[in-house]
Amino acid sequence: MTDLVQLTKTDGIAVVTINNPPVNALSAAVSAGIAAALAQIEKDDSVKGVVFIGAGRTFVAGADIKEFGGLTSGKIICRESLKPLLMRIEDLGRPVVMAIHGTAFGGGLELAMAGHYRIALSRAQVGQPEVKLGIIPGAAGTQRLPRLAGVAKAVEMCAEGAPVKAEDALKSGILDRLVEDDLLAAAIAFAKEVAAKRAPKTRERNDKRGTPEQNAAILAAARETARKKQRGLLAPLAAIDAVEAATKLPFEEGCKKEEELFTKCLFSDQAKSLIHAFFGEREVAKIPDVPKETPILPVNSVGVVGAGTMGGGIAMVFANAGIPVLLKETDQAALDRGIANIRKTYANSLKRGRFTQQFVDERLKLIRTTLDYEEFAHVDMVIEAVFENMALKKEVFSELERVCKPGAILASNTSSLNIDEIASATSRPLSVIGTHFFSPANVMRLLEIVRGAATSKEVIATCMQFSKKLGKVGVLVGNCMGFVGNRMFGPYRREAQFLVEEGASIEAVDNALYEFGMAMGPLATGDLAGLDVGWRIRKENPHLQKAGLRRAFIEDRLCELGRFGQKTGAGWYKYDENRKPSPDPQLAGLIRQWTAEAGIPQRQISADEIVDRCIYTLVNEGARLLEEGIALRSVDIDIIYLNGYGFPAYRGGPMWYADTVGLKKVCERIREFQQRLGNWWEPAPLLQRLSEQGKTFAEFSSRQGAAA
Ligand code: 3H9
Repeated sequence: MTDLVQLTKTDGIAVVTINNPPVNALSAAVSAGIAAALAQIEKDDSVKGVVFIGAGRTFVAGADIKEFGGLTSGKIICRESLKPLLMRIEDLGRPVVMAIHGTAFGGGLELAMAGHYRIALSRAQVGQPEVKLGIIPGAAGTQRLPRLAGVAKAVEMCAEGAPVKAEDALKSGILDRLVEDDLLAAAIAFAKEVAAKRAPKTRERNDKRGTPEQNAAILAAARETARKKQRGLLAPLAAIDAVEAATKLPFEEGCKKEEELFTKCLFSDQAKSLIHAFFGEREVAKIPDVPKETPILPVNSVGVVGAGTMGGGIAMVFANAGIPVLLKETDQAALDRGIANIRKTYANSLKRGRFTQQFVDERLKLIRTTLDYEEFAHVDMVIEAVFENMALKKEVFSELERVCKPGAILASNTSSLNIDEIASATSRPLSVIGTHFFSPANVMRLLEIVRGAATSKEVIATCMQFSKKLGKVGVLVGNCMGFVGNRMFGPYRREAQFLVEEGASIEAVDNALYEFGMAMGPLATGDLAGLDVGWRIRKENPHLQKAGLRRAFIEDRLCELGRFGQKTGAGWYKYDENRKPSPDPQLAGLIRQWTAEAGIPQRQISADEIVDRCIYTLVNEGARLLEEGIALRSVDIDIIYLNGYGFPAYRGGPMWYADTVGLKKVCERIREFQQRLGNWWEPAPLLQRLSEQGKTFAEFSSRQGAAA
């Protein structure tokens, strides 16, 4: 027996406790511990039943994902397969009750299904989330789940990877019993109750495997959904193939098919990228100079200045997390408009079944309104979400300075402006921070947290911590124009414009990046966000334009024509009343006229060039941000792009993608662009250095981390 797995016995019931904090991952050592416990139980005739339970906060949350890297890199030559171990549990000859609390995910649910009965706390969840890591269940999950829950439920769970609440799992037959408390006692009682019964083996059940006709329809629909909703991902289709095998083949043969598909997925670049994203999301929460023990400030009430799209969205984010919000505007009409928009958004969520009426009513009650700054005197935090204008923001902050209590966090939702200059309007820069939410704030997961020169560690730690509570991924960035996300997005979108200026059609540019996997093309994204925002910033800050470098001009012309994007019914595309885009042939003609006047030679541009120019310009700017320390690590940039800019998760983010292409190759291509197109393509010094040294951004970041 190891420390990771303990075996005890009460009243003829053996209790196997898995104790591998923090989430009881099923590592090779845990498997060995289970095997040792089984060996003892197998030779002990006094054991009449067995209970498996997890110590700490959860049952088993899956196989140990950290071991996958060792497997694919060849560092771990062989890992004992879990399947025979699970067969041993199923064949134990005594009923095995799996006692589930927290999450039984992936290998955890596979372990649970090898037991003969499953009892769970009503707050527990089960799931096969492997597809989110680019793999499929690999310990017979695709074979046992359809036998236990039916083909439709199994396909849904294995291909989509969403967690299933205990109550739903009970209805679909995955769980046998729910309890509110005292799980271990209930599981032991359950084991005694069934001790004399013949233990039902999941792998021998056939009653839910469906008919060929039913299954064909279920599988075809699932494949269609996967192609649409998980565009470009290989694992969901592989998971469906594996479940299909369960409907057609005997258990052992189905397992072989699953193994073949699992291995193919595990060794794919997609899995490596998605696993990078999984650990990256957790890594960004760790700030080298802000230790875990840093005191957290209470945030029990929040004020929001500005009830526009962003302010209203932010108010909903806090209300959804149960935190009361005070929403301020300058006049009643603006406040009424803001509240009407919030109500409309909640009504839509209600219609789509995302929230219940009770939830919406409770959230709306949490949002109060005011026209008066004085009411902010008692809130713990204020988020300013007014128009992107420095003078206006400073005005707001001087009011906050006047009314807010000492220690209140003063945050700005600015998407690009200097946070230190904003802080200079107060005498408490320690309390000032940027919290850059992405639009729509109640939907987008990214929260860029901008550290000013004086921002206190307590304020940073508090914002990082509540980002998780708000259901966001908080990424800490340094202060510069546009921070990380928008500073990279500027050159990316500018390059897309240059491509159009040089002869590519608007649709060709957007399609090439959509096919690469971006959620939307760069020009369509501009239309969605509003072209006027950048136009106004460019007009207000002509000094930011570097002398002698080429300047994109089409978006300025579009704005001069009043084509601000979706909100005005036209931008790069035309939009109908439902905001459905269509190409505008008139605009295509205008663009050719403008480029002829500007003397820009026109040519055919391949999809490869479009992708390389747009993506490598992201990478090049990312390298600068990394070297300047604005981004802490390359993975921080990746997480920002995956969660805020629609970068395909299966490519791991722009910096990871560049590492996988090879920095030497990326740098050579950038040099080629520099020679052919101009000096805005000068490779970033860090990129040049790493490419010469044969290193990656990830290696550079881990060296930096070690030095810190
Ligand atoms: C699988 O099972 C394949 C099988 O079919 C069998 C194949 C043969 N492994 O998320 P948190 C770490 S694939 C290793 O912050 P929460 C995590 O990195 C797996 N480590 O906590 C973090 O470390 P750190 C299928 C893991 O309470 C710490 O635990 N299962 C694993 O917000 C805390 O994590 C999944 O995909 C793991 N499996 O959420 C489930 N899981 O503190 C993945 C977590 O150093 N896990 N860690 O940063 C989750 O979804 C969430 O972690 C969970 C807890 C909901 C469980």
